[in-house]
Amino acid sequence: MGAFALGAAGLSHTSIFDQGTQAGAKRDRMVWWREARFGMFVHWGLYSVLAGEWGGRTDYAEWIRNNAKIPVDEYEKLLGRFNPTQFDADRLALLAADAGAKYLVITTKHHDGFCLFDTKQTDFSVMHTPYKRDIMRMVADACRRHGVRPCWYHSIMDWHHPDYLPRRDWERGTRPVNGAQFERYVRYLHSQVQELLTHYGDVGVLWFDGEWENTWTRELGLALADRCRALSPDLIINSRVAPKQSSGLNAKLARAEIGDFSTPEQEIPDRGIPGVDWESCVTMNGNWGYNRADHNFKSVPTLVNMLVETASKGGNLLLNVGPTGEGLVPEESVVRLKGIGEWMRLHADAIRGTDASPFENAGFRATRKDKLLYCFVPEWPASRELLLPGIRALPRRAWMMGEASRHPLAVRRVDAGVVVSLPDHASDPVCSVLACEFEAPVRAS
Ligand code: FHN
Repeated sequence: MGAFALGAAGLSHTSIFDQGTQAGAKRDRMVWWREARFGMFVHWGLYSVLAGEWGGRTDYAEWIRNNAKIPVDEYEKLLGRFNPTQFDADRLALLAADAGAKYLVITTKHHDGFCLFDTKQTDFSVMHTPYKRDIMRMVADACRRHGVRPCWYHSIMDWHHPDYLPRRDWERGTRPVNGAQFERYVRYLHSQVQELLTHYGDVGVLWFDGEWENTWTRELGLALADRCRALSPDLIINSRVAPKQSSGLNAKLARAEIGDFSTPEQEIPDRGIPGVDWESCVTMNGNWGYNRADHNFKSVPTLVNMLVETASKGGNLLLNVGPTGEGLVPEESVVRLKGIGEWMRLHADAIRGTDASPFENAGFRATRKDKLLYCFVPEWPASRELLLPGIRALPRRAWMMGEASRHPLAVRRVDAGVVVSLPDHASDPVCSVLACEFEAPVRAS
């Protein structure tokens, strides 16, 4: 497969990513995203009908067509089984909103090529199932009703479209490439992105994925990003719109040279990713798509502390749910989202719109917002004290978040910094948060 000539595909690429325009415009469009710090990921599609099961195995999920080597015509039969009559877009948006998530990223098309929206580009869509309803329309409207930004996940890689290359290794014999034109697939991809950005009102983020195969080039990524920017100037685009963008780090950790934020997956980088916006996407159990057998869910304290860790390092957390074939979010996920929401209702100020911790090695996580410093204390110290290392000025006030009285805590200066005397008992069973207000923005030396 030679290098793809944009001109040949009727796509001209004149990047609008010049430094001056980019820097100013990016700062403006990232404001709500940096403020949010927390989003909900939704992996849902035909694969959900199979619940991770095929041929006697139960350890599949959204990659089931590839990993179980299901022939495309066999997989297409799932169209007749997709009828999620229990799906309730308002309930999904409310799950996100009540958990404290400010944006929701849902799969419009995953690698299997099935489209959950009313696309005119293919019949391999929800409109050709018994359900026949435009899920993106329902989700966009519900998100806006509940104060959550609708955002789209869209896979560049497509195991269904005849023009997408490369084929899966195991199906080269049954799905020959003759006649396939990758340029025609790129036009298909652009056409669907245009539908997704013009038919559903303002979309917060286009979260591309499946960018790693050798047919998708940096040039194609730039052209796609430019097309998105032209269609929706305030749209935020992730770094996976283009293939590996930087030497050394893998694509997900790459500095977001193209696109607006980097996308570490199932990990929170040790020291964050200094100098760029980034978002860690993580599953609650071991799978993105629904797997009936996977009950290995992280606890609420673990999930809350992942949210705290990303914010303390200056990043966002995108926490995933995988609805069932019937359109229901698994109860284990619902319970955990409610638990996160209970914590966020008392402590959201310590997460929303904050910057990374001012401390190198304080022994606890922290965030800051102008003159406020938030220190996270998941384990209550026997000393009933917390040293704020390197802090020189005494805080004007110190209190435990979640306490209506905001009982002022004693503070004193020591050589190593400032010591805050804590109450006898933790203020929160999941993660207590100490708030300190200073006379000036927080710096630690
Ligand atoms: O292959 C996909 C995977 O199925 C899932 O969608 C994750 C979510 O970030 N992205 C890809 C793996 O990096």
